Amino acid sequence: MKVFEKFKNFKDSLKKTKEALSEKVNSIFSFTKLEPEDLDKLEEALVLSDISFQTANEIVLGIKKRVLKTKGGGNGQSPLTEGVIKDALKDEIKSKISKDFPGINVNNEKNIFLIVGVNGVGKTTTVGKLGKYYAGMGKKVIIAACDTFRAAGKEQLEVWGNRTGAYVVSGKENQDPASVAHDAVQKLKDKDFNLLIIDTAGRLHNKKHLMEELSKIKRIISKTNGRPPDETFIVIDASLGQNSLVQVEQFKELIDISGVIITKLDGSAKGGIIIDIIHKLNLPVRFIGTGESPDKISEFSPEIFADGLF
Ligand SMILES: Nc1nc2c(ncn2[C@@H]2O[C@H](COP(=O)(O)OP(=O)(O)OP(=O)(O)O)[C@@H](O)[C@H]2O)c(=O)[nH]1
Ligand SMILES: [Mg+2]
Repeated sequence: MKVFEKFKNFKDSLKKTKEALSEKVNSIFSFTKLEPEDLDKLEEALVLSDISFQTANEIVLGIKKRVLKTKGGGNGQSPLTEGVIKDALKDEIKSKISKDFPGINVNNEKNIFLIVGVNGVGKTTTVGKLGKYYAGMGKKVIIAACDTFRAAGKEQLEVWGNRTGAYVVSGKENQDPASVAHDAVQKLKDKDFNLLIIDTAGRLHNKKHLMEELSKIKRIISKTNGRPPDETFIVIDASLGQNSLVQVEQFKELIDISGVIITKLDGSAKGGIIIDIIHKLNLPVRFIGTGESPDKISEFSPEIFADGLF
């Protein structure tokens, strides 16, 4: 797959966050000098795009250092232009989110992704999109409807199967989702498939029986396949901002999460949350949902993200 297709629609999906940030940043600076109150306002603008206070403060301190260096460096007279400030912001943000994570674990002959998260964040849509994305890379994909909680969960995934050509494994309403996971893993092993993506029902971390159900699904996958899922992705909704950070922390306490997928970035000005996920929770952001249709998904790139913000 060509590099530009890997990051399709990513930059456009940052439009709302960018507008909100740029507008505020532009209105703060006179761009000839950097007053302490300008830095306070900058911190506020970052917090309003849903970066946490702590991270926003670190970014602002970093900018202060860089800008002082710029003023003192070279001929010592470099003017403080809008470009200097924005470049400093981009560099500071990049340094927070560029970590040495390994690549997505999808290069074995057969791989399994488990998709989890709270209600309505976009899990099923993401499963469908990922199916299409990896089918486009030549993989034979199964998607499994382990949301047996509602009849609609299965039907919705079957629609995605028809749309994307992925093979769908589903169970009956209220069937034990772990048994659906078992059947799907067996299908992956026995037939000519490369990637199994498992959808699960939305759940809140404080619903003990639902979290136990998730642990059971993981156990059954491990037992049937001889190893745990290669990736367990939590899906979060960008428009929920800092609340999503709490969701990730809570799920992380109960099951291993290997990466984060952020949906609805197209409709949200709260893209700043991405910085905290990576910087504070030390988890890779793997994909971005950039709209509702099947191809509106992009891999995540720290460079495109930071460059696209201003
Ligand atoms: N704009 C936009 N909408 C999205 C995106 N991803 C999902 N949606 C919408 O979000 C809504 C919920 O999506 P679902 O995929 O059903 O969410 P879910 O997490 O599976 O929901 P439950 O199974 O009920 O927990 C749908 O209307 C989707 O079209 C995205 O990246 N951008
Ligand atoms: Mg769903």
